[in-house]
Amino acid sequence: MTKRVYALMTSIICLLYASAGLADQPRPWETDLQAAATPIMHQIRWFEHYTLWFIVPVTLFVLALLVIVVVRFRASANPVASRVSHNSAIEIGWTLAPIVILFAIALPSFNLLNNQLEMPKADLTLKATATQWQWNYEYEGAAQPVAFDSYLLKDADRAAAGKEDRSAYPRLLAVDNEMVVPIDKTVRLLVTAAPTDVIHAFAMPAFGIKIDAVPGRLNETWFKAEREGLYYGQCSELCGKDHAFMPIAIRVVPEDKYRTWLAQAATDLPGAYKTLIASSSGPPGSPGHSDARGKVALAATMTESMPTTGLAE
Ligand SMILES: [Cu+2]
Repeated sequence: MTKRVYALMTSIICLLYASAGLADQPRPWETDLQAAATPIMHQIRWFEHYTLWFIVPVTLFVLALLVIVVVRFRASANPVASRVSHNSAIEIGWTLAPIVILFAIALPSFNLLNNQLEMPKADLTLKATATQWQWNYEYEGAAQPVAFDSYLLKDADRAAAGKEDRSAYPRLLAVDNEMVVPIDKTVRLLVTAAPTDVIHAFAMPAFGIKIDAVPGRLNETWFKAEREGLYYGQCSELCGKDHAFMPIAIRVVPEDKYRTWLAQAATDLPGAYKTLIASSSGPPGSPGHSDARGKVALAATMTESMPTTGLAE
């Protein structure tokens, strides 16, 4: 019985997972997590499935006990109630079993937490600064300062930006300037909010990242993207009236294209995106016919009075 129910659940999960394909963005009627694109997200997915092996049997076991009590010990079938009030074996059992289960869940959970917090040696460092209501991305250690704002892509701007394909650039998730990172590189991500702003949160489901952006405080996390493509996330801390309109988009590209983009982005951001998209071989979510708009701002003016990180690449 337990096995059949679990098999059914697994097959439903597999079906939903398969239909999502290389989904790097939310889909209508999606009930599962997005497909993993970083080692941490793979671990999160593993841990999720692992905990199901406890949750499903425990839930079914409790349900079975309830059904037995309701049917066998109902007043009409069992008019004289048992007066037994104590059973040492059962009491020891129901104390020890949860302890064992909690340990079995806690140990891999601490392991996952440790892997999230213990940063491997970073290949590059990025700073994301949240403001009401956009993100600013700053590339630390670049030969020339590269920093720019990333705003929600408005429908009216789609044509000019060459982002009319709504499957690749979904409404309310697409942005004018994506964060661009190289594939298979460890990215150290510093997250904060502008000094006079409110708390935001940088969240990227496919990467397994969600971290608060707090004014005056520098939080850090990391990711190592395994697949090329466009990934979408959103600000995940209620931050004000336009909270729903400050999406996060990350474009994962091969390292050589990243380097070309970075070099050009310092002086000509729209041109850098144009070159990048034109050279893309067309993995899901990055059509090769696109253009991008944006504006370059010097790191100094964009992150005025932010704490300096002093980090080198
Ligand atoms: Cu926000």
